[in-house]
Order: sequence, then C-alpha cells, then structure tokens
Amino acid sequence: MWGSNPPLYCHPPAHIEAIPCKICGDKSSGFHYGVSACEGCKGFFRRSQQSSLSYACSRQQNCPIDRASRNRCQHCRLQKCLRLGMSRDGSITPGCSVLMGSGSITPGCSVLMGSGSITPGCHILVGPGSIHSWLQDLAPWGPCPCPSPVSMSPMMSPHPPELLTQSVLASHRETCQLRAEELQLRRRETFSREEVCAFQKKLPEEMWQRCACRLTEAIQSVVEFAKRLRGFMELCQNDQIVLLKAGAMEVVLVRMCRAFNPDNRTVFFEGKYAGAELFRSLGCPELIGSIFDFAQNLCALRCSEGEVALFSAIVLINATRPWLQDPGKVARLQGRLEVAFRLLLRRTQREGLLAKLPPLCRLRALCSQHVEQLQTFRRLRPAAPLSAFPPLYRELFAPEPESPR
Ligand code: E3V
Repeated sequence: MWGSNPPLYCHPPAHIEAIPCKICGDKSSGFHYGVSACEGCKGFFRRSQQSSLSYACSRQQNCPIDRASRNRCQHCRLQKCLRLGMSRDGSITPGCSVLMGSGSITPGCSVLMGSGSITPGCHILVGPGSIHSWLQDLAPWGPCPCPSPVSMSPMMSPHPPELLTQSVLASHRETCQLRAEELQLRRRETFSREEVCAFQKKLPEEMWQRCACRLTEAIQSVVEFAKRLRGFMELCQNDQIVLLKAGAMEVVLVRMCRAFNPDNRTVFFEGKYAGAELFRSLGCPELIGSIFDFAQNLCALRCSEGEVALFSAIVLINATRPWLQDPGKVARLQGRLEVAFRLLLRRTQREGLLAKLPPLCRLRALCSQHVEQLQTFRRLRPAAPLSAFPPLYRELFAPEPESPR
C-alpha cells in the first residue's frame, strides 16, 4: 500500500510477519495495495497493473496459488489478488466529501492527489497512505470480499444477532495484529535492563517516530476491521471516514489491553513486554501513565475476545460523532451491534460488564491527550520534520494549520 518503495519513516513492520501473505501464504512484509502480502505478490500485482499485458490461464482458471505454485499461472494469481481485495494505488473515485482541517466537511468537493501530501486548503489526505486511500482500496470491487452468508445488504437483512456477533468476532480475529494466545504466551519475554536503557537513550525524535509507526500499523488494522464489519461499507464514504477519523485511535486503545500484562504493568512493544519507563524519552510520562492505567482497568474486566470485538465495533460505529451525513443509518447499525453485545453478555452471564466498561468520554480524553502531547513535542522540537511521520498518522493527529494563502 505504501507504493513500491518502503517508506523511509517506518522500520520494517516485523509483526506483520506473524500474518501470512493473503495471496500465497508466504511471509507477509506488510499491507500492500490494501492487503497483507509478501514482497513477491506485491511486486507481481504492481507489474500486473503497469503492463498492458493480459494474462490467460491454460487450465480451468482455478489454479492453486501458494508459495510454491504462485509463479505458474499469472492469470489465476492476479484473479486471486483482486478477489482478496488488492487494488492499485490512486483508484480514487471523485465526488466524495472532504474533511477540512478543522473537522468540518465540504460536501461535493472532491480532491484527487496521488502525492501522499495534504492538499492545500483542504485537509483530507487522499494520496497513498491516507484513510481515504485505505478505504478506497476495496472500492472498485465493492464491499469486503470476505465470505458473507447472505448476498443481501447486511444493513437490511434480518440477521439474527448471533450471526452479527460471529462476523464481528471473525473480523476482529482477522485484523488484530497478534493473536491473544500469542500475546499471552509471550508475557514472560520482557526487555532486559540494558535493552530498556538503550530505548531510554534514544532521541525523542526517534522514539516518537517509532511509536507513530507502531500506532499507524495498529490504526491500519482497525481500518481493515471496519471494512470487514457488516454494514460499514454500506455507509457513505463521508461517514466511513468520519467514523474512522474519530474512532480508530479509540479502538487501538481498546485493543491494546490484549497486549497488556496487568501483573507487572508491561505492554507488548516491538517484540517484548515493556514497562512505562521504556518510553521515557518521549517526554510524556502522564500520557503513557494514562494509557497504562486505562489498559490496567480494562484488563481487570477480563474481557473475552468476543467482548473486545463487540466493544471495539460499538466504539467505532457511533451515531453521535459530529459531521455524519446519515446519522440515522449509523444509529441503526449501532443499535444492532448493541443488541448483539447485550445478547452475548446475557448468554455468558456477563451482564455486569456493561456498567464497568470505560465510558466513551474516557477514551476521547486519552485521544485528546495524545494530540496535545504531539503538539507539545512539535513545539519543543521544531527541527523534527513532520514528514518523518507516516501520512496516516499526520492525517489523524497533526492536521496542517489553515494555509495562510
Ligand atoms: C498491541 C500492541 C502491539 C504492538 C504490534 C516487532 C516484533 C504495539 C505501540 C505499545 C505503541 C505504544 C505498542 C504501546 C501489537 C497489540 C508491536 C505506540 C502488535 C505508542 C511487533 C512491532 C509490533 C513488532 C504507545 C502507546 C507507547 C493487538 N498488538 N506491536 N505496541 O510492537 O504496537 O518483533 O514482532 O494488540 F504502548
């Protein structure tokens, strides 16, 4: 997705290796063209989009595509790439609304840019790496290609809540970076004193950049989660973007509790478990402390994966977000998710959870604290270029000020 060259601002997203290439099962090197893919399939898809060649299959157009066989049939390999949601960069459909830097929306205005930069005056990023392009990646082939039990619009279909729960859980599992069991198993792997010192000695610029990259990856997987949620892709594009801009970071914070060990107050970060002191050079101990406290409190509720999945969906599908075009449609989807959540809790005799979950204002406060700390960092370190941060991170947390022109 980042295009053909690896971005300079991100260290290799090693954790993505835990997710195999969706096309052939080889080791993934990240999200490319909207899908977790290996270098081979990324390069193949790029070439297939550049050349004017058309591929033909000499068999029945159902060749198996795995690591060993992927080079045997280009036709079937390309079909599989497309079926699983790969789409070329810049396939942006005009006519969408644009979010302004202030959070306001100008309907009807459409901006097409492929540079990955913020368009002057209009602060929605539509180039590679933006929320917009992450969403657009599936657009030419319609809603998410993952198997759906019915062909009707999920919003309209009379699905029992159990099916909704199932599909939300599946979406969560498919997109949650590391599996809960793996995170649990690795709890004993903590950073050594020396490793912690090495992190603390890093320049704030480097540490901010690393954390921004990790957060961006986590947000990208929340975008994937959203795209797989029943009903989300049926919302208009403006509302998809509004919900993601407002809620993606909140969902990241909710998901983070899966990677938190309350016994020793450590969180999984770059391969091992780390205490809050590891993040010292960021220069925002209060923010890190609040994130750890939040995770500690959420962990104490001992949520199942199903509960985390449904709570994440409810955080995201929130009809009260400002600037929604069709809040009614969002409210109907939200209502169905809430019914499914309540039913799950009743079935598992966990009704008490509802009152204990963190209120949405708590999540909102954490997100504002993060944006404020980023502003403080930029004020204190004016030499640190914003361009060192991934475009998606900048789009969400560092909107360009209104241009003076
Ligand atoms: C939660 C966290 C993580 C974790 C991806 C290396 C390897 C992560 C980031 C913790 C930030 C912060 C994290 C944290 C994962 C989760 C990794 C950013 C998996 C800012 C593994 C790198 C990657 C790779 C703050 C708030 C300081 C689903 N999954 N990940 N942690 O670190 O991003 O060796 O595999 O839950 F506190």
